[in-house]
Amino acid sequence: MGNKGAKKGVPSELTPRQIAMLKATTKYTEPEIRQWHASVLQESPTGKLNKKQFVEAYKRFYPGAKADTYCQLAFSVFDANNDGTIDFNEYLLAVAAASQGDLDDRLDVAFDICDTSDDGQINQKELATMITAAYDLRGETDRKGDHDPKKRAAEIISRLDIGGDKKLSKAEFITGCKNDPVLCHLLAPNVH
Ligand SMILES: [Ca+2]
Ligand SMILES: [Ca+2]
Ligand SMILES: [Ca+2]
Repeated sequence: MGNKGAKKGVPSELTPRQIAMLKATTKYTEPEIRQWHASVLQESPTGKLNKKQFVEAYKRFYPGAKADTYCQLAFSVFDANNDGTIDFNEYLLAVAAASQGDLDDRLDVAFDICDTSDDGQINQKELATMITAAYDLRGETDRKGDHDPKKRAAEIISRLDIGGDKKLSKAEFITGCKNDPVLCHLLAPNVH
């Protein structure tokens, strides 16, 4: 009893060891890591973000974006140890994977964000939610006709689903996105 390390407040200072680890696993320089850290501390003095704080921190970097839906989806992927908060290491590693990795890595993250049920498959409902999130991020308000997220999800799945189970596996998703730059940009909003 009373010995739960996880309950202790996390020191808000970056340790030299943490900086060395983050430099080794991302392409960020030490000043960049400190800058990201400062931005997280603005939201939370403990350096840990709950879902609401995560959305606010994200918006700070992408002002003007309607990021709520995307952040809701991304939160569970970024919270790698599933404790309901995103600590700075989880945050920076996820940001790095989404923005610095090669195309396969970034599409891998996009797939995980999209696969909210975590069963390794994207179904039409999951894809429609992701498309809605992508529209929000891009400020696209037209949701009618061909832009209807449900219709669009159905169309994309029928095109990319090679196996014929009406769902997209990670391989089908990554191959499909790579062959279609427009789709790639839509479904992996961090991929430029
Ligand atoms: Ca966590
Ligand atoms: Ca799924
Ligand atoms: Ca399939």
